[in-house]
Amino acid sequence: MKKVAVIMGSDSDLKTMQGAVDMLREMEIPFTVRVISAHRTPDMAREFASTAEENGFGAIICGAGKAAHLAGAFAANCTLPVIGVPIKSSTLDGLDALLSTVQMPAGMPVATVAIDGSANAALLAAQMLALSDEALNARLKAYRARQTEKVLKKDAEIQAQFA
Ligand code: RP5
Repeated sequence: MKKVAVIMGSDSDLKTMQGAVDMLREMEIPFTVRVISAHRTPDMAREFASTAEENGFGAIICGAGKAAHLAGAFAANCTLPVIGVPIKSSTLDGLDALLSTVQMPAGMPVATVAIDGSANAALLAAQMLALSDEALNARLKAYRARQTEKVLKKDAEIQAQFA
């Protein structure tokens, strides 16, 4: 099974990126977690991205805050799908990271999720890998069914409360 790389620009991003790690665990997807910075360790970013495919990765999740160029730097150095998580780590409440991550030029896509939306990044990666993995596809469908059940339960509780 292909692995997913969870990359963050700083260890201070871990509290946000933990959501991706938890979701990958829930989906039983093998993963690697690394701190690699587009600005502070640019050579390492290039090396990881350019060898990711041959190292067995199927998707890369990049979380970064402030002038968040991490996802773009990875996208520039591989053709694997790169999912960007803009992180709220600045006085601009993550809007800086959102714009830095989402506004990629034509030809170099980064699939960008919501500010701090790391769990959705993991789910997107799971959906990509599930295209060629039936067991993972079944786990995704089961996850959706559990989610639906939770909402139906809450709806019933709210209805009872206001009956
Ligand atoms: C970004 O700057 C990182 O992704 C992090 O969100 C932010 C702050 O990094 P630290 O100064 O806490 O290492 O590059």
